[in-house]
Amino acid sequence: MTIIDAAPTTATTTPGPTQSTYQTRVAEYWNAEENPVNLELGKIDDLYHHHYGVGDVDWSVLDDDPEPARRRDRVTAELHRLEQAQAELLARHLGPLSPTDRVFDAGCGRGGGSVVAHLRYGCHADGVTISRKQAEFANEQARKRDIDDKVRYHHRNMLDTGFRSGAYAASWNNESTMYVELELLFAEHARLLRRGGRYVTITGCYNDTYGRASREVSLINAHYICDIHPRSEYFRAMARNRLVPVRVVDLTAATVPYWELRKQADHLVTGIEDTFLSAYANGSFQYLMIVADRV
Ligand code: SAH
Ligand code: GPP
Ligand code: MG
Repeated sequence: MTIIDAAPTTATTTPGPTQSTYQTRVAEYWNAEENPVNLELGKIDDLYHHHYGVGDVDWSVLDDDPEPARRRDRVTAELHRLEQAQAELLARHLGPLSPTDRVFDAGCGRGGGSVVAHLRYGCHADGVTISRKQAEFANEQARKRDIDDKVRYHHRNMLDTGFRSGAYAASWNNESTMYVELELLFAEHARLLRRGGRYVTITGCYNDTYGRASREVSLINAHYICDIHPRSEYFRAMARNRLVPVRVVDLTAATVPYWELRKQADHLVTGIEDTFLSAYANGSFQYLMIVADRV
């Protein structure tokens, strides 16, 4: 395919002939997705996330309230606070970065993560999603914030972005690695990152010590149309692609309270909450952050 500049003026193009039938199904899922657990949280401050939360819950949000709507709003805001904390945890590990630096957000969803990185560092950001709807939504958000000169979203395949080699100081996958083959993914990050650049992922992986994928992991795969990788596969594929881990954090204990609260949010549940809690409790699944240097 044609290699285009790292900062294309048109934010949206098609992913090209490299898109598989599977990727078309994934795109259809995200084009149709309108879960209140994502839209109601995002509306609060126009930071739209498609990832889970970390940190301690303020359980007082569940206290009785004479006005049920007010209690619902408190729960919504608390879940959003925890998802925002997750985005900021990831963004902290991308730096230090300067306003002239460029970052790559692989599998960017409705765009919240790139906005968080831009607000923190003033850097340029290119987000890529296989969903045309998401790219359009995210670009509209950037326009409304008046940051569309620096933050751009592209309807592309993250395995084959067409962006310029070595143009990026940092890149990440926030809960988007389970949609792709890790060898191909890390080869693309290694190509895009400059030497000494930083790569971060927060992801759900299955635990090799459990054995193979558990029933719960398989249910999560079916729910989102994804394919959760074993923990070991991350390190194997990174080592083969010039990505050297500098920090690995098991975030499982930090994310369980988010799921406990979400399970009690009757106005937001999607039905997958108990499956996540069981997967974490039986040790078959882990929520992990890996920080790596591109050497
Ligand atoms: N990182 C975002 C969104 C995570 S949801 C956040 O933290 O909010 C998973 C995302 O991966 C979706 O936006 C989906 O469109 C994207 N995705 C899945 N496969 C992809 C591919 N091959 N190329 C680009 N994006 C992909
Ligand atoms: C988060 O998106 C979920 C994924 C990107 C897929 C699976 C992730 C794992 C860690 C296994 P979301 O915010 O759209 O999900 P939900 O609608 O359930 O909040
Ligand atoms: Mg969500």
